[in-house]
Amino acid sequence: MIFGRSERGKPPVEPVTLKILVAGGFGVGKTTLVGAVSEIRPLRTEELLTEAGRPVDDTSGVEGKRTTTVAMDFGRITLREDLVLYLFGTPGQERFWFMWDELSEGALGAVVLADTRRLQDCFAAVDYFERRGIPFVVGVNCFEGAARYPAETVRQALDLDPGVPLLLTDARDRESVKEVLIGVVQHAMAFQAERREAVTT
Ligand SMILES: Nc1nc2c(ncn2[C@@H]2O[C@H](COP(=O)(O)OP(=O)(O)OP(=O)(O)O)[C@@H](O)[C@H]2O)c(=O)[nH]1
Ligand SMILES: [Mg+2]
Repeated sequence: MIFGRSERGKPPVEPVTLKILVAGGFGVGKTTLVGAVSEIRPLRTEELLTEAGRPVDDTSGVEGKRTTTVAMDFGRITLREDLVLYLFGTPGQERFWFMWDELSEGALGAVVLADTRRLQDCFAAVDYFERRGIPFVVGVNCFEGAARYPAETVRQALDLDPGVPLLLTDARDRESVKEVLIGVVQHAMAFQAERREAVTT
């Protein structure tokens, strides 16, 4: 017997799909984060780090890193039956930043990943989203061996607006990353509702 939609009583739900960017400096764990939560095999555009790139590709803290993203990462996660996120990981190295404008087209919001050992590397991403009015949350990727700072200290160092959520995470851990993604969706929704209100009043 075929169980069609009439037998089940409920028509299938057409999910809302949202585009979220995962940005931040070189080697903060963007590709790792997309890979940790994606329910499809993530699309990656990794190239080997080379000897020639050594002077510009600073791998301090991530010495095991052998490859780097040259275009983007792409993954998908179903947060709820009716809510699907498409994740676009950006390349971290400055020489590939021309990709960001294209990738941010139509994005609801962004996660800026930060590594407390190289916090300055994510300043540019924070500026980028602030300047374009794209709502973002900061995810502090807690690498082992990196000093743990209270959220408030990191906030001050990044000079974040009080409204920008800051969450501690582990880019390798699915549940932890999911929390960050839920955080960005909630923040972006609230941000847009506020903006609509400002326009209508
Ligand atoms: N210990 C630890 N290692 C991590 C974590 N996240 C990522 N890594 C490692 O750090 C390195 C960098 O991770 P990637 O995911 O390639 O970083 P990325 O931000 O995509 O790097 P680019 O695309 O080159 O800018 C890899 O060797 C990961 O295995 C983490 O939370 N803890
Ligand atoms: Mg990457």
